[in-house]
Order: sequence, then C-alpha cells, then structure tokens
Amino acid sequence: MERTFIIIKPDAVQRGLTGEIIKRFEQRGLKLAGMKFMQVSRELAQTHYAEHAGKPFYEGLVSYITSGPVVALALEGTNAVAAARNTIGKTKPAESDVGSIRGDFGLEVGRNLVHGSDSVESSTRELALWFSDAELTPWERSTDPWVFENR
Ligand code: DAT
Ligand code: MG
Repeated sequence: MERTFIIIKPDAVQRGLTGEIIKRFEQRGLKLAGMKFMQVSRELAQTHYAEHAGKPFYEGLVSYITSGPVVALALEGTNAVAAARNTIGKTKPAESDVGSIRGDFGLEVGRNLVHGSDSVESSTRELALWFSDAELTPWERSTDPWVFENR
C-alpha cells in the first residue's frame, strides 16, 4: 500500500488546526502509519528542503519550518501521495480550491499550513528521513474493507 509523508507546519500547530487537519486525512480514508510531535532542527529542515536550496524563498522556508513544533505524519492508502496532495491544495493558498486545507485556512505561500510529498520517490526519501522503522506501526484497521475494495 502506498505511503505519503505529511507535516502539519508550525502555523497550523500554533493556530490550533492540528486536529482539523488530521481529521480531513482520516475522513478521506487515509490510514495513520506514524505520527510525532516535534521541534525540527535546522539540519533536518535543510535536508528535507534540499531541492529548494539557493532559491530566494529558501531561508524563509527553513526559518518557518523550524519556528515552532510540527506534527509529522505517515499516511497509507491507495494513491496516498496524490490523494493527500489534493486534500492539501495548491502550493499557493490563493490558488487553492475552497474545500482543500490551504484553500480553507490559508492566504500566503509562506504560511501554507501543511507539507505533503509530491511523488512516491519523494515520500520514500522523506519517510526515511523523518521516521525510523520502529516509529512506523503496521496495523489492521477494522474499516479497511470499507475503504479499500481489495482488503
Ligand atoms: P509544496 O509545498 O506545495 O510541495 P514546493 O515543494 O514547490 O511546494 O515548495 C516547498 C515550499 O516552499 C512551499 O510549501 C512554500 C515554499 N515556496 C514554494 N514556492 C515558493 C515561492 N514561489 N515563493 C515563496 N515560497 C515558496
Ligand atoms: Mg513540495
């Protein structure tokens, strides 16, 4: 089953939106595989966002993601990467559809509330960076056959 990596960013945590955001992924049918509340180090932020190093917004991005605690999630499900990206919305909240997390709660790209992996390759890299094997918990969810046809 496909997995994706999500960060509930410091603005969302500070604004008390952690539960609301997790709720949206849960109601979509995505299944928790890992979750932790943590302060991101500068080193982890830089490794996570390495593809953006050198861009004009890079320093702001690193200081934003390290500015307060975050919640890191591993989510599992059919097409988990694409499904989570749709639930999150576009990179710029102003271009995000109402009904998406960024479209419902955000206005600015530098305060866009949530990170979601953009491909299966990224999710594999990011999950290995943020979670140890022991922090990912396999389990049978009793509703799985009602969410996944072939379970
Ligand atoms: P996403 O978070 O939608 O995957 P991304 O990977 O292209 O977007 O960029 C990572 C983060 O960097 C994004 O959430 C916000 C910031 N960012 C991206 N493009 C930006 C821009 N043009 N100006 C300011 N910040 C930007
Ligand atoms: Mg991205």
